[in-house]
Amino acid sequence: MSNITLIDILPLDRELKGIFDDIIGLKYKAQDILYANKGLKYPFQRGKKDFSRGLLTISSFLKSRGHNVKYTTNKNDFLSLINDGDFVAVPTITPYMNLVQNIVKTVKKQKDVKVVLGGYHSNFLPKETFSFIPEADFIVHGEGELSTANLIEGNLTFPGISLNNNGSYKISNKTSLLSAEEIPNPDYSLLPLSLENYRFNIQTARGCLYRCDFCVNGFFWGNPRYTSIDKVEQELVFLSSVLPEETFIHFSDNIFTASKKHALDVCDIIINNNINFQFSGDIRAKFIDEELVKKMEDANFKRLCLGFEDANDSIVSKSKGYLNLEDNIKSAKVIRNNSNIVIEAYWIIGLPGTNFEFMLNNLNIAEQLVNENIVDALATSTIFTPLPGSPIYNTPEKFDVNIKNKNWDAYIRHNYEPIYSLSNLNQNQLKSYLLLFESTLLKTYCNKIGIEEKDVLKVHKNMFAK
Ligand code: B12
Ligand code: SF4
Repeated sequence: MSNITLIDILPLDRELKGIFDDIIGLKYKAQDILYANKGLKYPFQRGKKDFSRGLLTISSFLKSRGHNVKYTTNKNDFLSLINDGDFVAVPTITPYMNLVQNIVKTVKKQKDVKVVLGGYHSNFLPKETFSFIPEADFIVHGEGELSTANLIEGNLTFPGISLNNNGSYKISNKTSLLSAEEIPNPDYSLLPLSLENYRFNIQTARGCLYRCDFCVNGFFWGNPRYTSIDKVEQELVFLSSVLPEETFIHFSDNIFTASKKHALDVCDIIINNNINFQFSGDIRAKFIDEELVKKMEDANFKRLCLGFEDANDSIVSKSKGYLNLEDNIKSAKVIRNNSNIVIEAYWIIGLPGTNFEFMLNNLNIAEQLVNENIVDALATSTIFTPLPGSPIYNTPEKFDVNIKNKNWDAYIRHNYEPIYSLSNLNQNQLKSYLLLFESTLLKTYCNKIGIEEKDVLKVHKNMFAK
């Protein structure tokens, strides 16, 4: 039996004060009006705390093998929980790598422990991560449960474990996957506050059908494995016994409806157990039909987000987005015509292949989609960020991308400073376009919702002054 302390990395409130606060403030105001009109009570559980679902599922698995697990966060006094001889596990999310480096140094200075890193960043950049954080002893690749258990049980040759022996690295190029039936539910007992203080993202499948060049999910997880419907039921029933009615819960499956049968089954357990939450989910064009929409509305889905990414088909297909505008519009109409569910579009600004003409077309179409009520709003319109592990990060030259900044702090999603240029668009031009896109869409959205012009203009003025 081993002792392991998991240090969760909570999002930092940092650098994006100013421009970001103004825009977000207005977006929230507009969203609140839109959602209130559609009966959505507590969108996004704003102000609630986040946690890593992955650390909690690892905990369930380790406890089932008899290990002792403790949980803390970067915002707590983590040193007081850790004892010499323990294992300490820290997730690596790209934009927080500087923070992870500090945490590991602090731990190692004070305690004689073995540090295990895991998650996306260290999975894709193991050597770079060991040289960036030389104090780290191990990296667990891919899905964490099996490899972490074997690691702390001393089975260091188990697939998915990379080792750092005083600067000499043994890198694993494998991962270890649980079968769908073995995927555990999260160990909610680890969370220190009562559960209504947290924001919930539930996952009922691991993996993705696609391998988009701008994304890491498909490469990290492989093809979808669907959590057994009994486990999904156990989790939802448990949560409904401890959370207030109408709590807003997002299903963070990559494509919630990728398996129609699984999606219908999840809706059925919600309906049959009288689970009274408000749900949201991410879907993909074509993976929706009348039957699904009606069932999802019956299960109290209030919001669905469709991955549009860009309105120009040639750009999306260049990034292997497997999408086209027409299919997205058709899917949005299926939702609109069969339900009162809020429809939002995911949008990525500045994907490789874009140019001035495409950018203006993109903006016009996004505005039109909102004005014509095909979608209610854009869920996010963020600047493209080439994340480690994605083909665009691995071979940027193939995509005409020039990555300019390797300071991980800059890889935060809501960044107004692009970290790359294209041969026909420099960083300043990309930034100007992002601001133009954001401001135009915000104005369109606010006008539609009835927010006064002067409030929108004030935000615009501040945006461009900065
Ligand atoms: C829900 C979600 C959120 C939620 C909850 C965050 C959380 N930490 O769980 C919220 C909204 C808070 C969030 C915020 C952010 N997110 Co997010 N999020 C997701 C999403 C959609 C699902 C995550 C999830 O629940 N997975 C299910 C669990 C079971 O998997 P897991 O957490 O990955 O953990 C498993 C393995 O990764 C591994 N593992 C993970 N950590 C560790 C640690 C150790 C020590 C070990 C051994 C193993 C291990 O083992 C776990 C069990 O198998 C993913 C995309 C996706 N589909 O995976 C993006 C994703 C993880 N998010 C991402 C990003 C970038 C962010 C933000 C930085 C956003 C931003 N502002 O830029 C913040 C960072 C917050 C944070 N500290 O984590 C990226 C990460 C990419 C990267 N290279 O780091 C992803 C992959 C999205 C993407 N495609 O770009 N996110
Ligand atoms: S963008 Fe969506 S569909 Fe494409 S690989 Fe990522 S999660 Fe899958």
